[in-house]
Amino acid sequence: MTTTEIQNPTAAGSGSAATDKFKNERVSADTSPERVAAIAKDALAALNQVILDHNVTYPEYRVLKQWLIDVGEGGEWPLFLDVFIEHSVEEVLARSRKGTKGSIEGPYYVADAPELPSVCELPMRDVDRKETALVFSGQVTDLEGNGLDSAIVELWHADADGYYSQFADHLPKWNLRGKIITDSEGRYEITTIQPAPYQIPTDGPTGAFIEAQNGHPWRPAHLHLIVSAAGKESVTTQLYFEGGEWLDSDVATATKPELILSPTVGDDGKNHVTYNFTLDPA
Ligand code: MBD
Ligand code: FE
Repeated sequence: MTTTEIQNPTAAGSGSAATDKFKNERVSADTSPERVAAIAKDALAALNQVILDHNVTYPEYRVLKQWLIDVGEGGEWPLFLDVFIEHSVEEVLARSRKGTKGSIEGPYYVADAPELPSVCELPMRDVDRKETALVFSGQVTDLEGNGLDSAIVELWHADADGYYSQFADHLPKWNLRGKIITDSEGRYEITTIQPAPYQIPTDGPTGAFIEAQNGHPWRPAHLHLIVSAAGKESVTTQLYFEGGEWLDSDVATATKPELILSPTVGDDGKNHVTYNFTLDPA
């Protein structure tokens, strides 16, 4: 399926759309054969040990084989890997950082969103505007607290129904996505809407994997961000909401206590919250 075909927030829509997007990126890693051998050896040893420890049977082995085929054919590898594996890769990256805590990117980032000024509203439909508004303001600084001129806050999130633009056919291309350029002191004030909890598509192989162990497919409501500035390490992160459902049982294991917002209702009836980002030197 290509990104011009019909997509919807089912597994067949959003899952395979994420695969199409990923396939358009060129990826490479500077990994020596020795390092590949060491990682591959440990990965296979770990999996083989699980089979021995749990007395895995031939029927179970065949079901695994079928399921792996289904994940690929259903285009759900980006979804599955980002939900169940990416958090450990992020944990490794976090070891070398002092600034704002990171979190996983997930499968629904799209580069080159429209640039917006430091005080702005994310692109949204009239129906989105009926949701509770969220005024998100703050400052991007270095580790010493100096504001960073023209820092970039890329923000994307799901709408109130849990759909991401470009992964659900009914939404305008850049709905609830923007690349905000801060002022000379690194400040921004972005108006958007409160996102809702997000349900992993239940109708595909990732949903089957969760269902087969009586798990739940939910992520707490979240904002996705990539914050960057000249000469600084960019940080990919997510922000959550105090008291929100699924905060303590995120299926993607991607929450951190430092990443929880506590908005307050203003006289204007909108939710207001300030969150500042600090970036490590590049
Ligand atoms: C999401 O919205 C998300 O953030 C992740 C990590 C996985 C699936 C959907
Ligand atoms: Fe998300």
